[in-house]
Amino acid sequence: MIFEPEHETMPPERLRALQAERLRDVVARVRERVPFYRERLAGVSVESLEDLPTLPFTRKTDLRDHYPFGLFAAPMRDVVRVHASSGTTGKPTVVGYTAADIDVFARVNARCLAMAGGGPEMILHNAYGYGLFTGGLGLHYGGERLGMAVVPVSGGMTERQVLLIQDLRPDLICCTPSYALTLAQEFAARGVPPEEISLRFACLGAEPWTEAVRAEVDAGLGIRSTNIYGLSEVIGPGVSNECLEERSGSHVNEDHFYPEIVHPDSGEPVADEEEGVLVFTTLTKEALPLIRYWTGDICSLSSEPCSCGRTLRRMSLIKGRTDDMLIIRGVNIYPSQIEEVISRVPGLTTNYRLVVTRSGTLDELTVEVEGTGHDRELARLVKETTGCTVAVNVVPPGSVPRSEGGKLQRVHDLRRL
Ligand code: DLL
Repeated sequence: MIFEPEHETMPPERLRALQAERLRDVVARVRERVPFYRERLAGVSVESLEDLPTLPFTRKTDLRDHYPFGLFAAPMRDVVRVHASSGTTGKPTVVGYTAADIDVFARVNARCLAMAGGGPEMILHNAYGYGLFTGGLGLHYGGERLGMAVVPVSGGMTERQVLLIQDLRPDLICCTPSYALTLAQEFAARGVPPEEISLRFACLGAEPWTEAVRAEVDAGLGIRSTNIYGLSEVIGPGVSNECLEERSGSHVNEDHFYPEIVHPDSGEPVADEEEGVLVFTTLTKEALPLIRYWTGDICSLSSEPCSCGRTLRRMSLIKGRTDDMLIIRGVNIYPSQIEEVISRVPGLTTNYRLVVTRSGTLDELTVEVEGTGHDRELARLVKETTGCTVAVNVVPPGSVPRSEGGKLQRVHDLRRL
């Protein structure tokens, strides 16, 4: 089902016109209300979408420099919620919502759940963390808006999650892909076959994942999972989701969040289907509108028509972030590249972590992966695909730390200790 067909299937020309009108409004709003933008955007004229690439980027450091509320474009009496995401260094990034923002937050998440297969007659098991993290409350409000019965389990306590899934018999689960794997393994350990698990759909995101993990989760839980993407700065979850029909690229709710892909070094726009850094301009947010926010996430955009009927453009799975990219002796590697290679070696599993150490001045990367044999084959394939020499340590089942509900940290960087 399509939750808001009048927006999600709007003819592209009309959508562009709506976006241009909203862009002019948001630029006027930040100029009037946010000193940072008044200065940043002094003297530039924004009439159409074509003017967007001439504007400067907003970066996470700008939010940090104006911590906590300095970029807010609404007075505190209009702010009804704040969330925060943990920064890699020190202070969190604080984001705010007006009542109208919360309404958009609920609607875009209802759209995503519908894209994932959800509907009003269903039960939603929501295992994203509740609290400052946007995942729990974002999908909670989205589920309610769609008319689903939401079970607000939050993350962690796997035994209880399994019990609730068995007893309440939900249709759809929301959690990180790594936690979906943890749950699938827990069911398997208890001898519960996938056909006895009530779940049929899953909305998985908040961290990068691959088709290999999808295949494992889908088989283990007996579901069809889709990818949900979002970030706190832009709204939280609900920025984009794959449709169940194609599961090939996530439809961006671009009547609210305008996407661009730019070259990571030059910042220049790149062509459709080409990889680069994803940048968003929020078109309707009131409390924290952001102009050309540099997400750091690497992906591509596609305008190909989709069989589901939505006209919203699609973004590919996230390949990595400009800043979780590992540089090992000069070679750039994303964890997802190694995950893809692991999935091609028989006997190895997707339970792995990357341990980075330094001996003398040289960085060394060890792939620690559960499974049997085949360590030389993996090292050879990693070398072949990335050009980087790595050590491989095949370890017995259960030795690699599992997701306990939140985002899984795949990279264990001992150089920083
Ligand atoms: O992770 C919001 C969210 C919650 C998305 C629940 C989906 C589901 P942050 O904590 O601010 O917000 O982290 C945002 O997480 O810039 C990406 O690097 C990464 N990320 C989020 N979704 C995906 C995804 C939430 N589907 C950062 N694939 C983003 C890959 C993702 N990476």
